[in-house]
Amino acid sequence: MHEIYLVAQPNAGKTTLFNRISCEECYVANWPGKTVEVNEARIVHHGKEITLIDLPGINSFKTASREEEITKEFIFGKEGIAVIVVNGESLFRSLYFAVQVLELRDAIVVINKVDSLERKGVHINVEAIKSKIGTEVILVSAIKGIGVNQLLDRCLDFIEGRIRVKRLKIDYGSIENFIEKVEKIVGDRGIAVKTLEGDEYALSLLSDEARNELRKIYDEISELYGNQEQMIAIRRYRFVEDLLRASIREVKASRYSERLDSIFFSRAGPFFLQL
Ligand SMILES: Nc1nc2c(ncn2[C@@H]2O[C@H](COP(=O)(O)OP(=O)(O)O)[C@@H](O)[C@H]2O)c(=O)[nH]1
Ligand SMILES: [Mg+2]
Repeated sequence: MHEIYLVAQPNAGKTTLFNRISCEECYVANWPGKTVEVNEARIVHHGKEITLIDLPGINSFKTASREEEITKEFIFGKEGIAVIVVNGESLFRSLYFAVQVLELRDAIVVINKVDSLERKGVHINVEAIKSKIGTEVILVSAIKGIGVNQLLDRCLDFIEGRIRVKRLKIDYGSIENFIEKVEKIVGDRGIAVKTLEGDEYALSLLSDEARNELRKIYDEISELYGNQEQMIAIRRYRFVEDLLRASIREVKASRYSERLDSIFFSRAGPFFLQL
């Protein structure tokens, strides 16, 4: 049995997508070892049985309600297939979250609410996004059912090894050599970046000895550059900005700047630390 997990910030349209795919076969399951319930559904696509899991929405890596903790642990793990649902109505904030997931694990990306983007005259160049983030990107309207079959096809391709994804590697500039050092200690670049951001879950995965070694590296960085968490956020912020600039095009000419502003700064505001 293959498992597909939907991962997203609240309001991305994850549950709408889940319901669209799963029709009647849904049930509520208990997450192993936790008293948290998640929606699951058993589906069959091209003769393959798949369990679809609607993980609790997670606002950011910093928030950690009991429900969000499950989603976070899943992201750090390697099991199953992750489908990240990006909110097309909040592209910047949503992609900022998505790239953090892609730094940690392989996943397929869905950009949802394309019906709404189309209405606004916004065109997304899927190939440009794909080549920058190194994985499959599918445009979907969960409400209208657009792209859903294609998503399931790509999931099967993934399950059966027909597509290969590349782990996302953002260039963190002057602290790259420190990231490499931490990677040698923790064994994974994504986790190395998260530990440098002070992520408590990432730190909890390490031995006391590894944590001590890390402390020395932190001290070195902060002596040289100050706050590494902020440095990472700025670089990641720029990566997403570049990603959007390379892949978003306005089809209609009217109210151009107003709409572009809403894509780049909607909800999150222009200040990266709110992300
Ligand atoms: N325009 C549009 N709205 C959508 C789409 N999918 C979901 N929504 C809306 O987005 C909001 C959040 O959807 P929901 O599925 O509850 O999101 P979740 O929090 O990620 O589970 C709801 O108002 C949905 O109607 C879509 O494909 N297009
Ligand atoms: Mg939901």
